[in-house]
Amino acid sequence: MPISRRSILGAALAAIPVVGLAACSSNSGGSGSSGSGGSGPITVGFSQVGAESGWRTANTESIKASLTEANGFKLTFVDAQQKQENQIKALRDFIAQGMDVIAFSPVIQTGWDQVLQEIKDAKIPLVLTDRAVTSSLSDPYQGFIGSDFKKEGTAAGDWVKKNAPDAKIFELQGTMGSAPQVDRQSGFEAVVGSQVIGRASGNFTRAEGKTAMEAALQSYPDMTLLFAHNDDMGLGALEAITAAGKTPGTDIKIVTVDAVKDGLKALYDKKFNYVVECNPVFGDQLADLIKKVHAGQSSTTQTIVTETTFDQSITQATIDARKY
Ligand code: GYE
Repeated sequence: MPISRRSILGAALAAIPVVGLAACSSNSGGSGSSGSGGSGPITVGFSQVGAESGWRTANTESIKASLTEANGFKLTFVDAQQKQENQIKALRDFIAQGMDVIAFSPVIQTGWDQVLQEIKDAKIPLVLTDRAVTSSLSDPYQGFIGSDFKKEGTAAGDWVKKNAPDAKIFELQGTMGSAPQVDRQSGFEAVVGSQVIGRASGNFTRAEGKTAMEAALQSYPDMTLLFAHNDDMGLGALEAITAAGKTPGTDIKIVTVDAVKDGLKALYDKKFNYVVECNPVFGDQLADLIKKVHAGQSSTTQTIVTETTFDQSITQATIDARKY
């Protein structure tokens, strides 16, 4: 059985009050062909998941703002439109172009071993961002930056347990097989799993969240609480709930993850009840990690972000301070 690196790290860090980490195994790669050892910019190929959510847009902006020429990088950024085959193609292009470092946020956890082996064979250091992979390779990548999604799911479950102990829960899942879907679901399930009456995926988008919720309102008319794996799906669902003549926030309570500005506004308006933060702004930490792996250094576990939670006591000032 392949081993989930995220699960191992998640377990190891469970007792530490931070959720971000950058983990690194021994650097097997060294530098790629172009630019290594010279004083030119570090060439980086980055394959992003897509542009499916407010979180993703903020993440892309953060990465592009940090991996600039002024900071010593030459970035080639490719959007995979939430398709694994597009990512695999982009990764192969990066190998062919002889990038110094490759980075990507894998849309789903499985199915990467072949292309990861090709990156290893090319001796190009690899950094994963945001989402982890399940791999049977030894040292499949040299660095990782991302959040503890299981902890986010647990935080959502803890709020429900305390504030809506009798809730009949419907769960809107993110992209099936993605690390945040798998881990948020399992963290939540461990706390209030017996109360979940139905699940469907909204693929992390507002439009698919709305469609899935329209169907769920028909199939599960007795639901009293929605757990959505991100704000965007929660916002789409909110439209479906209102259209069905129910009041979001009271008839159907809503708990989400991300804490983008639109989600926090819905919380302030008492349409959402609880939001668990997932921080997309890690471009600067990624720049540091890329420099390290490019230099052949192995990186140890480090904190990258502190995440929090929000309830309806949120203030306008907090929303105004949110940049994304
Ligand atoms: O929560 C969601 C996005 O992988 C953490 O992906 C990310 C998730 C985020 O589509 O909004």
